[in-house]
Amino acid sequence: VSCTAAHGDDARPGGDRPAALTPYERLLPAPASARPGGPGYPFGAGTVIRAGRAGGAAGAEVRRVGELLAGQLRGPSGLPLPVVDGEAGDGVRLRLDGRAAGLGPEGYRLEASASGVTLTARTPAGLFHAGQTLRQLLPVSGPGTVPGGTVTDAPRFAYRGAMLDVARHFFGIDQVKRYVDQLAQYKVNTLHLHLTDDQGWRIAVDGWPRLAEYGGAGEVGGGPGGYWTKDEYRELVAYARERYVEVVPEIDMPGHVNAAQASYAELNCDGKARERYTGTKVGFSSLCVGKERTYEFIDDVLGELAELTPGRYLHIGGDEAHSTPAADYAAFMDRAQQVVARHGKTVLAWHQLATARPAAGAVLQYWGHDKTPAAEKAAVAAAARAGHPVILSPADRLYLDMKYDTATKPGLAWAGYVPVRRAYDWNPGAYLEGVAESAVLGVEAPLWTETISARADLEYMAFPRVLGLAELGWSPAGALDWTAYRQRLAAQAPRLTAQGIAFHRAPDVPWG
Ligand code: TNX
Repeated sequence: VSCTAAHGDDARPGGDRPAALTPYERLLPAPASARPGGPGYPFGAGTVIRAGRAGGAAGAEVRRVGELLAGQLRGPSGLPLPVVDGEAGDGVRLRLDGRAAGLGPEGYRLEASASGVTLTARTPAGLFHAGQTLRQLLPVSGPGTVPGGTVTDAPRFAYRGAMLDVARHFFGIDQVKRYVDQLAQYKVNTLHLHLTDDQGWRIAVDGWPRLAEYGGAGEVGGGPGGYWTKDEYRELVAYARERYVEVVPEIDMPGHVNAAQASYAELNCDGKARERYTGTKVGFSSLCVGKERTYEFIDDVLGELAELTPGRYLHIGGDEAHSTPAADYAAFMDRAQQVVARHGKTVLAWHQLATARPAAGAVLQYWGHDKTPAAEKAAVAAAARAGHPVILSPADRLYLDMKYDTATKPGLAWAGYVPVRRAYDWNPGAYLEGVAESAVLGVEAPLWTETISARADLEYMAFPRVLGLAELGWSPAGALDWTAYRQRLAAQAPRLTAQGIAFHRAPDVPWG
């Protein structure tokens, strides 16, 4: 594959201005290959979306992808864009092609010519991603012409995630759905939900109702908190799924459990309920490793969550268990991993699991940084060599709660400041010594919310850095280039603005 989109832009006179980029050069994440050429297709009053000719369930899903795309294009273009069956005729054509094997499970081809735009993929997910590319080839507002050309595209990494901590501060599902839409348009395909922590328990559990009702009624700073009913959670998961975003729910254990220990006295070794906690310290709580009731508890909780979650993973945390002795930690994590397996899911955990006994197939999420001790990194590398896939979330690169610089009001700085360039300018395939690219499942940008409660702050911290995450996860290594990226990022500004996202106008980006 060649990449005409991402190379050589810096040599062009005036190349620092986003307006100098052509639509194919502006695509973000940069596609594996983009070749402009030939006449384009003008969107007009007569433009229709043709949902292909696949029958049965696949056909229905393609139709749904077509409807979703039409919905996304109608607002900006002001056109009616009806969705019709079949693929013969002018317009936007969605075509499922099982033989397009080279495109993989998420790849696609987009071909624009005078008669229309054809989107081809092996899967509906690929068609969805193709549609997101098409959105970027049209003007931010008003009808326009999709320039002639071909994009052939597929992701570098299978896992491209964002995490939201709804435990430190509570967010309603409407806010999270909005984040899903914002992420999915840049081909992020995983939403990790940090559902529980010392300050709050955010998901209803039938067998243990006080977790949400009592343990959810609070948050950092003393606000009211809240929790999601099972129906709300199901609705959110379905919403994400329709956009090909897989939800990974996290129940953090054996530490970060004060909200549970405040809700049920029996979860404490001393049998006494804890006070609810509204501060921001970490590492002070632990489940009672020696008590059988603890394992009934995690079996009930993870069982109900597994049943609610169509995705492959259950995240069991495992970080900062500073109040759990090492031997207890390892014993606890052994059992917790067995519970996940028994409920038919794959274990995902923070990389501290590497210091215990990760079960076969367990995935580790690395959240270290430049100053993480070499021995800790080596344990992760050893686990990777033993076959454990690794998700990279370096705190000093991808933590969206780190301040951009000294002037940033929300956020923390324990891992240092993370300007836009630092978040983007590194190679996940060669980041951790001893972890080969083949062991890297992907990348994820966590957003911890000790200091974040308002939607505006959430979006200010995530944008524009999360677009860098999207490109690191999707684009081929050869397309990663800060000089070209900062221009493409600047070109996204009008789209973000049109979507009401109050992004940080970082000084290292030529916003124009
Ligand atoms: C570390 S990252 C944590 C969280 C905090 C975060 C703040 C991780 C697995 N644990 O408990 O919220 O830092 O940046």
